[in-house]
Amino acid sequence: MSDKIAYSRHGDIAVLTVQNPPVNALSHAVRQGLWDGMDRAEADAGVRAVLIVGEGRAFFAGADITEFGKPPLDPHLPDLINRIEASPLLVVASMHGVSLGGGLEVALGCHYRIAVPTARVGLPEVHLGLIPGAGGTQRLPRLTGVDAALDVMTTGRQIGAARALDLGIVDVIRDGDPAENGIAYTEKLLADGATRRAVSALPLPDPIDWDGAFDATLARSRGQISPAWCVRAIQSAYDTDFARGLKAERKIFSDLMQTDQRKGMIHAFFSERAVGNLPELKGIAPRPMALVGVIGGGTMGAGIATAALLSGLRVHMLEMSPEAGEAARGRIAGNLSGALKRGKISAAQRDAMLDQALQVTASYDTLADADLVIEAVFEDMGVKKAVFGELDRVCKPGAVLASNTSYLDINEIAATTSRPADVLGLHFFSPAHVMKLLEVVVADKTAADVAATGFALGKALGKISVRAGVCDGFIGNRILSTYRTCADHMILDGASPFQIDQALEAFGFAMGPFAVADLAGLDIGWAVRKRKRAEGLDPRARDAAYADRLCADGHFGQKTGKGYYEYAAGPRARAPNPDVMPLIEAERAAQGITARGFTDAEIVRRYMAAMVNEAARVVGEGIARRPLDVDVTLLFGYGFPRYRGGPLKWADMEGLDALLADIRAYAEEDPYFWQPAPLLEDLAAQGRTFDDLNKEG
Ligand code: 3H9
Repeated sequence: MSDKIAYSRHGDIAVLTVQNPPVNALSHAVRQGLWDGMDRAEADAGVRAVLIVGEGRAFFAGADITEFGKPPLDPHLPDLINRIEASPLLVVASMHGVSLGGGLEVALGCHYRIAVPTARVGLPEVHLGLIPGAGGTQRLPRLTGVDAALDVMTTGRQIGAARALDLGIVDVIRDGDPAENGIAYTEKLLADGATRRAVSALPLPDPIDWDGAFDATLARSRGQISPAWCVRAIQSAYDTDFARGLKAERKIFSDLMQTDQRKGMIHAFFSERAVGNLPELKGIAPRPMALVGVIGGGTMGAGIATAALLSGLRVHMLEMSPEAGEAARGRIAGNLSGALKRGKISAAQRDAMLDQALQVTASYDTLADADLVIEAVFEDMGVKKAVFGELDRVCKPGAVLASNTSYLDINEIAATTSRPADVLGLHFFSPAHVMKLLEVVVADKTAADVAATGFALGKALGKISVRAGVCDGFIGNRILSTYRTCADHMILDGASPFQIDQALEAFGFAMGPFAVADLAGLDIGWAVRKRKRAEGLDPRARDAAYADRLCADGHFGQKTGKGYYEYAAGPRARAPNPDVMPLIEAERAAQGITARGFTDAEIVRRYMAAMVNEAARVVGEGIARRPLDVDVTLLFGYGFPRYRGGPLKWADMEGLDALLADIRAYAEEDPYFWQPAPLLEDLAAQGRTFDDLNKEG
């Protein structure tokens, strides 16, 4: 028997204990061990029941994702589950931690299920571009009805034990040790004369309007196909018998396994876990961070303070005046009320955060005890330098001093202090208590334990932290400003912002770039353009000033009700602003440009080519460590469609040769903007991919 499964006897019960840390993934060795364990129990004299229980953190986290894309090895999970269900012995699952994907499918193949109150279950295969492939689509609806099963499968969300009990997924909830609970429950079942109960033998619930559900799910999934295929897999149970339903499920699962969407999503899964894995930080202890100072209580500062409070940290918020301080407190209170409404905290917790953990102050001296201070003031180098001068004066030795700047040079900011080793960038994304991404910007003199503190803070705040080097815009905003420029060039040449947004939303972006600009505030881009013009634009660079006119007239996007779009009926009901096209046409006329048409495909291709080219520079220059750091940044901070894996995974799947050929063709029109990135040229010449660089570590 495999060493992943321990076999023991408790009276007439055989216990199969899964030992495959960290999360008991159903690897080949685990599947084989369970199979052998069932054989042994059935041959073991006196055994009347089998209990399956996981050791460590989970029952099972599902199929072993690292095996995907490799030839599948016997025994396959669906066969194992059928074998468990068909056993003449009574089989019980005792569930704790998570039972996900194939893990829940194993439990559904058992005859009875007991869980601890903290157990969570789910079928998250859609997040990997797949559907449940080991009977989940055939068994779950028989327990819960079709609507609830579809909700579990198409959202992939985890549900708690109490809800699982309501839905009939588990039979009993009991607190305590999962193995002891399971043995006691199985003993009781045997004593009560309970009989085997195969979920596959239960009658099918009422059918639904399958085509309607397929279409509605597809429309909700913004181009991702696997959720809609859950509908077809369940439907197949109605067309045929259980065995053929399983076959139909398997066929859909195997077809999806071959798709780029599956490859993209699995790349995203592992990349999001790999970003924090940096050799230079191994074994480096972070500095303390119990008391966090936040300077500036605008939207960003209040969001950062909210995130820290929600994670149990104490916060001293500095504002210029008592009135500004009160306004900041009001913003934080509003954010915390939102968390209360969503059930994330209780009213008592909110009150304790506001009354005890938060202190609002107008004096720098209150920051003397802070372990870590994050500056979130106006984006101006002079203002930032003044703030860091004050911090240098008041903060205790060893305090970590962070800037939340989104573009400015952290080396220059650090140089204004007497302790540049303590300075780093912590670039949050707005709203900071909601958005998952944190860029940890490591400057030339940042100490290793200060960088480690940035990552530790990100972890405490529940963020995905990506290491970035210093440059204008770091990883994300630098790439953004390039693809935005590409979009502006397409507008000058004949596309409309509305067509561009629509084409990119159809590609899968949560929002197109002009809708994003309206959300972020057009004043931000305006300030950047003014700064760059003041620094001096290269005479070969194309410039577009039409958006400045919108800003000069006071239209900053959603916050003023008008930008590229009008928002008279609220942020969700956007309508093109009729003033925009005349401004663009005037600009084209002034630059002597004759507008031409763009297809949606051409828009996507150019936009993506600009993104990939700049991303390749960012990796080539070491601003991002690996291509996967860029992918995660774009996925979590810029609405890049997860099912495409990130821009560099997308580029690998498109083919680097073809992309480079397009960039070279675009360069014939505009050789300054479309200079191919050296790294892209090298990879294409060597027939290598960005993902090859990820594997080098
Ligand atoms: C499936 O089941 C298909 C079936 O329907 C049909 C099959 C025929 N495999 O996230 P963490 C690793 S599809 C391999 O940091 P947490 C993970 O990479 C599967 N490895 O911890 C990490 O490694 P490292 C459906 C896995 O506590 C380590 O475990 N199941 C797997 O924050 C710790 O993970 C899913 O989609 C796996 N299945 O969260 C569940 N899972 O330390 C996916 C984790 O080297 N997993 N690892 O970086 C999760 O959602 C979370 O990992 C989990 C733990 C909630 C389990």
